[in-house]
Amino acid sequence: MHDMRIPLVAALFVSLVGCVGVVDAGGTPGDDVPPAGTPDAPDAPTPRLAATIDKATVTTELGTTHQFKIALTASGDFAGAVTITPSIVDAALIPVAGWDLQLDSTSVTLATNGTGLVTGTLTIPTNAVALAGTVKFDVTSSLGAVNLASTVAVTKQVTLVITQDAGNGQCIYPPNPTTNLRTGTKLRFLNMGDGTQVPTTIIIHGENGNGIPHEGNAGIATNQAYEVTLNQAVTGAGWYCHSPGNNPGNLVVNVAN
Ligand SMILES: [Cu+2]
Repeated sequence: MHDMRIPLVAALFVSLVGCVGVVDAGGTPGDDVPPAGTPDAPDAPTPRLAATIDKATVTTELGTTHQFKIALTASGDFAGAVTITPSIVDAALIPVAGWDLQLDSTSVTLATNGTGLVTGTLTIPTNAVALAGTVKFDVTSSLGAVNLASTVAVTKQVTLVITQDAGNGQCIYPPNPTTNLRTGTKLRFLNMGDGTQVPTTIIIHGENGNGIPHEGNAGIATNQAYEVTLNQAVTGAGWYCHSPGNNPGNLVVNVAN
C-alpha cells in the first residue's frame, strides 16, 4: 500500500506544475493577474449639428414675401462655423429666375453645444413668370452638409390691399403705386377698411378700355375683393377709388406677356 502512494503524489505534483506553466505563458510565477487597467472612460460624445426649417411648404400668390427660420443646434460638444447657401430650383433642379432669396447671415459660428438662427427672405415679384419652386438652404459644417428645403406654390394673382383713412374715409393705397403684371394674372383690389368709415364699400375706378374695367356701383364690401383678370398687355392702366374718392394720379398697372 505505501509503495503505491508515493508515485501517485509525485505524479499529481508534476501535473500541477505543468498546468501553472501553461497559464503563465513563460512569465514569472504569480504575474497571471490581469494588468491593472484604467476603468472604462465614458464614451466620447459624437459631435452633431441639427438644422431645421420652420415650414416645409408655402402656398401663396404673386407679389409676396416669405420668411424661413433656420434653427441650428450643436450637440456632442460640436462647435464651429456653419455656412448656409441658399438657392431656388424647379423640379428639374434648374435655378428659378425672377424670385429673390436673401439670408440675414450666410455663416454662423456656433459655441460648443450652442444654437443659432438664420432667416431667409423670399420675395416673389408681382410679374414673376415662375409659379413654383423649391427654396433650398444647404447647411455645411465640418461634419458635412444638411440640406433643407421648402416647396413654394404660387397662384397667378396679385392682391392690392386698400384701407380707408380714419379721418376722412379716403382710400389709402399700397405703398408702391406701380403694379407690374403678366398677362393672365388675376388682380384683386381688396377692401381692408375697418368698417367704421362711411361708405364702408369701395368702388374701383378703371378706365374702361385700358385693361381695368370700371367697377359697378355696388362696390366691394369690407374684406371683399374686386377681381379682374388681365389678359391683354397694357402700359400705364390707371385706377383709383371712384368712391370714397381721391385720385393720387399715379396708380398704374402695367401688363406684359
Ligand atoms: Cu370712376
